[in-house]
Amino acid sequence: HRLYDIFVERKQKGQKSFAVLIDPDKVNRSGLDELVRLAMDARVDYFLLGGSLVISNHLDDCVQHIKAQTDIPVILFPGSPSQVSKYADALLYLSLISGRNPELLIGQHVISAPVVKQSGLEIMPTGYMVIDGGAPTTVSYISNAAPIPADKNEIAMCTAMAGEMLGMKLIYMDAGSGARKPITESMIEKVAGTIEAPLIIGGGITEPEKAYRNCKAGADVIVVGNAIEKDPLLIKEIAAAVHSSRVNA
Ligand code: 1GP
Repeated sequence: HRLYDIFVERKQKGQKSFAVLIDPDKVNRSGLDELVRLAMDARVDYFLLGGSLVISNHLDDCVQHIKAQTDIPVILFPGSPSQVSKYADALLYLSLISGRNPELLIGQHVISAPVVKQSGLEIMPTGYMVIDGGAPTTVSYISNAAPIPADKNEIAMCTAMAGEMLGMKLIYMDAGSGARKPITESMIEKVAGTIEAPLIIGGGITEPEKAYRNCKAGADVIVVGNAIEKDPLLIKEIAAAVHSSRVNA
């Protein structure tokens, strides 16, 4: 029943998942209602909630509003230690293993540990890897850490391997929100081939075909934010592409 078990089970079955990323700052109530409705129709697997900058203060409201309408699990994707809501189902406990900024590797975790623990949320230790998306993204700027160059598949592979051996249960490779260039399939393939942990891929994915190819290359979960903010109807197409890419394990 734990969400992580579902991640693992789906991976074992070769079943691919689609997560819609919602930035609480960018949606109002009616927009949120529409997203939830579209996501339910499209059988979206998860909502990810968060962003590098959460300016407003309504994370709790946003989570509760979603939870009141749907069983789709809500997973926090915090850009900072303050983005914790006990109303969510789980939290990606991110350590920025692609960077060399100690604050994002362990510092902020120490500061927020009591709050995170008290939240009672299911904690998912996640090796977070930012890959160069072709132009500076918010995450690359805010993290004050160099992203992995887009063509350095070996660096990505070794980083993911190290993260997994350190005990991280998920690997999330992110080209950054609104990335000009999403992560290449060859990098996904290389990383997926060397780890057992479920692999989450996001950043700059705007087309169902790219989501499909990423899944075929080894992604287990596809995350899309920006493109859906621009065109919510994409939810259906991307969900269909991701779900049709099931690999027979
Ligand atoms: C960003 O991976 C997510 O952290 C999603 O990126 O907004 O570009 O879809 P997009």
